[in-house]
Amino acid sequence: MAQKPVLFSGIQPTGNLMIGNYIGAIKNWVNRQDEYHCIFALVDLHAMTVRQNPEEFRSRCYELLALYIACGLDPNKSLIIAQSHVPEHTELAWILNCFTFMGELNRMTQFKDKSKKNTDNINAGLFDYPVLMAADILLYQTNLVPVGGDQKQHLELTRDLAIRFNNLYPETFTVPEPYIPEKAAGGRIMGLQDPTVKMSKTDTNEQNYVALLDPPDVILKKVKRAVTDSGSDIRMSEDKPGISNLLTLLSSISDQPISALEQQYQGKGYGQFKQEVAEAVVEFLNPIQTRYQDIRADEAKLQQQLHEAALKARKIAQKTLNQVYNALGFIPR
Ligand code: AQP
Repeated sequence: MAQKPVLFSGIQPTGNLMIGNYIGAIKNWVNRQDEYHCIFALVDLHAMTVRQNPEEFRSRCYELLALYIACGLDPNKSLIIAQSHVPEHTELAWILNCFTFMGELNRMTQFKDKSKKNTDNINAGLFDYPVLMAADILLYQTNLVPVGGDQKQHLELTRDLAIRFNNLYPETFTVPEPYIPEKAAGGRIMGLQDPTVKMSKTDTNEQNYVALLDPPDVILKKVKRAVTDSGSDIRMSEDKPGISNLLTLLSSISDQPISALEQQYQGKGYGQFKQEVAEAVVEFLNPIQTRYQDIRADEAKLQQQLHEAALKARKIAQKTLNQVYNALGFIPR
């Protein structure tokens, strides 16, 4: 029987998981669970690049895990793991570090952006983040990585590292393909208050994003206050970043093409449009929020699921790591 291709992706347990993370990433994970052998990680080690309050951090990890499942990731079909439960991630990261050039990491725009945001803690982990991400992906001989547009550069580095290693030690790694939706299809959802920057779950201005767990009244307020553009037409256009962003959002959650929405809202005002987008978001998130409450209430079950998934993931990870160590000439363990 032909083996299914492998899909890997992950999210950091930082901030409040928001609608951009769902549309740019999770949505494209959920619908591939039958077609692919999927591994979804809670990339908790990545979160250490910024100081975390331990109690809040643990709670956020459970929250993200429960949200993964509430959004439709199925622990019976896919491996849902905590990155820290599979130590092979950091082992492979060390080896890949020794194949990565400083100049490559210096070019990473996320490092530059995050360094500006964390001027008092520009640590080596922040710099090295893309190498750990490459290890996450290559460890499972991943074929497909569905992520948002902000991860494109990291994915390119991952591919370069796999190719570089394979050139020296043939056929060690599968070279992964990214799956990044076009911007108009949700690959880059923009901030509600500033539609020129990406929506981000750690934004200090909570008005800029809709969290998956925001209560309905908060969602209604946030979307109704979203910054719009001059003029009054509701159409996709470079000079209308606010309206274009809301159209993208509505199209992604309702699965209606943008052109149909433009037609539907012809001659209607921004006020009515924003009200209807807000209501659609509330309606869309309602079942996710209901499922979430039940799932989050049972921490013991969540922990057990993580434990079982880690055992299975480690088997795959160890196989790759052994191959790498063997190629490099280490004494077998
Ligand atoms: N605005 C976005 N539009 C579409 N996709 C997005 N993603 C992130 N923002 C958007 C995708 O979501 C996945 C998780 O990304 P992350 O863990 O890096 O989260 P983040 O929201 O990008 O987080 P921040 O605010 O930069 O803070 P940190 O990094 O501290 O959590 C990825 O697939 C990403 O592409």
